[in-house]
Amino acid sequence: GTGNGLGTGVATRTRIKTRKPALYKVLMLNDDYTPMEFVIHVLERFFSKSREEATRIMLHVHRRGVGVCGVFTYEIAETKVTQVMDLARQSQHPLQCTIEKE
Ligand code: TYC
Repeated sequence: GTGNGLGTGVATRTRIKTRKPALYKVLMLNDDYTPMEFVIHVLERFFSKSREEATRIMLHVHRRGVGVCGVFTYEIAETKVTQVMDLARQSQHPLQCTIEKE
């Protein structure tokens, strides 16, 4: 607690309240032009996926239109999106990536 009931003691706090950070999904969107191999490469390089898992996620996005690459705190999620979009732009692929709060 923060008092001794008489209001004369030194304020103490033995249990500081904490809060778990909000989490954000990084979503990959399908398009008609980005090569499947490029999407697999992105998932391996920026999301540390195995070739098998990267292929599974890429095919899910290809078939369903959208898929989850990973779940992160805001700053990390934003950094992943920037990295993916920068490489896609450099490579002249229209690949789109976005963030959604969990
Ligand atoms: N649809 C693309 C193709 O047929 C492949 C693709 C998959 C593109 C996932 C984007 O996020 C994506 N070449």
